[in-house]
Amino acid sequence: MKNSLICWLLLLLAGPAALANSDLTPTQLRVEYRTNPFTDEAKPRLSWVLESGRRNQHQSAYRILVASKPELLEAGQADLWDSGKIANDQTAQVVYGGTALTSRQQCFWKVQSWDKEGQPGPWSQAASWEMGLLEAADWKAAWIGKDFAPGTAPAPFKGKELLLPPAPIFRKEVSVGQKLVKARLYITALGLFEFKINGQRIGKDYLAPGWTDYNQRVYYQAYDVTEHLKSGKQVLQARLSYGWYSGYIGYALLVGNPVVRAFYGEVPALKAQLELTYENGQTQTVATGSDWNVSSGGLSESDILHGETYDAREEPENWHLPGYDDSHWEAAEHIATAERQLQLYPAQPVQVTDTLSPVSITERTNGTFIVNLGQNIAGLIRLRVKGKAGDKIVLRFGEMLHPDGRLMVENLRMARATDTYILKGDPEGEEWVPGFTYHGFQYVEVTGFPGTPQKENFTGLVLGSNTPRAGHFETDHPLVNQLYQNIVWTQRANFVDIPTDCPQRDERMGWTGDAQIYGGTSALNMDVAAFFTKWIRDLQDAQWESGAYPDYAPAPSVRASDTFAPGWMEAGIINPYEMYRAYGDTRIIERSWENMEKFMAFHAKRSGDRYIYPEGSFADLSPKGGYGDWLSIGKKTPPDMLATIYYGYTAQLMAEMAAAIGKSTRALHYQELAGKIKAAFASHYLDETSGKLTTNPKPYGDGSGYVDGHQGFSGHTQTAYANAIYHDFLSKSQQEAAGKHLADLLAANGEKLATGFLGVKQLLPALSATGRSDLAYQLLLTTEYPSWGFEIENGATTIWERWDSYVKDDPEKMESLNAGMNSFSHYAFGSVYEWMFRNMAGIRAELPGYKSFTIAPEIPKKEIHRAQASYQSIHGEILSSWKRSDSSLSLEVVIPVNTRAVVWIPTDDPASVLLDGKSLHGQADISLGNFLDGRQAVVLGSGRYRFESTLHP
Ligand code: RAM
Repeated sequence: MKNSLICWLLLLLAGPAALANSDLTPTQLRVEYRTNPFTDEAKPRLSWVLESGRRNQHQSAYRILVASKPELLEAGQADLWDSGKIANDQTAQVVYGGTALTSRQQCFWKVQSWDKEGQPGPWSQAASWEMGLLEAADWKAAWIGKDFAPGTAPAPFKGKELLLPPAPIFRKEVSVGQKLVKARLYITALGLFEFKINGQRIGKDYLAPGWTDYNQRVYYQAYDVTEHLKSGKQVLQARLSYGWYSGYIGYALLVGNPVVRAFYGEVPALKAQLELTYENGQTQTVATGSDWNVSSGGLSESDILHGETYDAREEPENWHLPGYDDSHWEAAEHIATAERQLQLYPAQPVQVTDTLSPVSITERTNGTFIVNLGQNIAGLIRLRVKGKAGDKIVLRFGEMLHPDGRLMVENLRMARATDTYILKGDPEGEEWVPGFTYHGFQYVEVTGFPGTPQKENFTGLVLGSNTPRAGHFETDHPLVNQLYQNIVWTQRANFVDIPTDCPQRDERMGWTGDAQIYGGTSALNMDVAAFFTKWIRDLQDAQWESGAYPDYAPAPSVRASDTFAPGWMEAGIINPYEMYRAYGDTRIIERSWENMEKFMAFHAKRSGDRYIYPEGSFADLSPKGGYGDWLSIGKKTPPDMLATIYYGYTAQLMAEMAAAIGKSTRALHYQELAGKIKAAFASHYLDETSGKLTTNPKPYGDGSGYVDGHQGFSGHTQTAYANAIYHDFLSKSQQEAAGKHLADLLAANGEKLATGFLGVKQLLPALSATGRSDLAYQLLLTTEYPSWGFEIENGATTIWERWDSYVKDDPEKMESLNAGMNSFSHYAFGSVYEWMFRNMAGIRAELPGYKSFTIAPEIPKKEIHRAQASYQSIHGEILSSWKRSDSSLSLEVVIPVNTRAVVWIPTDDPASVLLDGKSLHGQADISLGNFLDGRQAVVLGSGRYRFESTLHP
């Protein structure tokens, strides 16, 4: 009785808003793109996804409550923020507007939405976030480490062997009192860390705290460790490794850079702070300092590129137990290091996202075994083994086998990619997972295994940034399905803290060209919002004084000539733009704005304000012209023509982004600039009469110094037309002519593509845009070289760097390729998924964040009868699913609440189109659009809709 009275009173107090008259329900509450995260954003952005069983639903208002305690939130007492009823339809990027948040503040929140009729729905479930350490003064912890070879910078080689120094372990006992209610660990490293409490690993993260320009900033992780602590003596344990901070990086060894390791510092260091709060409000802080003890502890070699050697006999026994005598350990050293910004890691960390069991184990004649995971991945092997103390197991990793069954390691170049485990001889068996390395591999060569290895001795751990899956794609065509799987696997293998070019060889760097080409595609597969928030920062930190963005970021000086290159440096504009388009993120524009303006000023200066880069404009770079249409086939597209297109394209994007953040004068400026560049492009590179793209090859001489310059240069290439069409450089009639030239070029090339990194993404969309969807399908489905199908026919489970990375029957060619540059996991050519999603499934955002979009599938005449793409947008799930028979088509679409879509239903006869089995006319949920080019348009609000239409082949 009393309870119900209170409930009734509460309802009354909260007002009519609390009564749910609508089923409109906010779900998937997120803060800064993550669920219940730690954040150090002073004003974090909140988002939710609306659900409703009714069609055509949207939000007319919302109200957010944020409280400092769950009980307060439940009672409707928003002591931090009550947004009040806000009359708009925003459900994402809602900026927290309450009381200023301080370090460690816990925030519990919920949201309620009103539907289009102004009726309130139920409150969401509660969600939370917690602030990190916002002030430098919050940090009490010192940087501690151990210099095992003081005063000497270790030479990279010990004889023929690469030298990898041992990694230290740290230990500290603490007394925890009674009635602990909250415990947080804030931890980072210059290098990489792993932390345990009483032998239990904290968090699931690998390669933390990630790669940044450590001279400017280093991220820390925050963990809730309340459950890991009991009262009494507790043992804190840490292990450090060299990582990107002081380990080997990139291809420095390969290119003979004088510096090959320790780019940021020689000695790795740990900074950790455990903060305990007791029931009575008392707090206790345990911080790293010289009262921590240090030793070497089994990990005698440790490096990201080269692998690890672990001697289990050397691991101190029972060091995880209180009372272990560590008096023979040394005191940890304070590591003197310059100040840098400490910030909370802003993205999903690298974690094990999947496990794989071997599909086979084959014995080789030399006593080694080959374990095959059946899938090329980035990750590690978890080893389970029983044997004698001193037994030594060596694991070498490779992506492919030679035709004679040998592990192919030539393409790893200088990366040793070898893990060695020496058993301690535990009769119960032992298990080992390396902590601070990863490999790109499908095959593992095992040497020294005691007895005959079985499948259960090995588990493949798939490592990567744990970006949530956002998309799925499936057809009735096995090749297309395999291609899609290969694209996703390649993304998973290369989104490892930064977008790397490859996961296997001595490179693994955040190459900007690759990232700008693939950035948009990546967002269709995974939620990469937080991932790119981090990397775009890295990119800005790496921007050159001149304003140019670098070839890769983070950007240690791996090679003096790695400066900037057209088509690579534009990542600084394109990647923020892709974030804006995919998630409606305007903060990333605001935070990139100054850097982006500086870059555009660099372009203006570099082009001498002539709006054009004539041939030879980048002859001062190495390689000359930059990388151009990297790995294309046949005649080269002039890099300067591509540079001009990229200049104009980025000016266009700047105009759009300026408008998005209310900078209308700059928007106008960039709009005009884009127009001038396009005009200058046409007058320099376009032959008005024939509509052909042309170039003057003279300035390129014999091509030496240019990438594949010996092939000669031509403006009349697939890449040139694909770019001009895709980037909207041509008038309507010029575009038509360009489309014809593109189709002719394909015909002259036996209907085969010839594009490299800067042409591949644009090729199929350009064909579709000029009415040749049939040719786009043909390119997608062919299995002849060069094509995606050719890779699959030759056994690919990931996307290759080169169109011919592996040719089954051409071992000689393989020898020559592998020794130089060859990767079986390179995502650039996977950017074809953009066409599969936007054209085959037909889903295309109109407004940023898919607030409104179109669904206009291009149905092929034959070969594919069914295709389905789904995408978890920031507003909820979008689906396009079509199925055709000889004379009909069915199309099912899902439109998220609070969004609108124009759906174009392919049909021969608009009168034949049915929705839910009934004629379109007079249906309440839709408004009818035009019938155009064999497609009937309907405008839809949210909901699931199933259309049928007649369609003859
Ligand atoms: C290669 C990288 C990358 C590419 C550059 C130009 O070594 O793998 O993919 O962008 O060179």
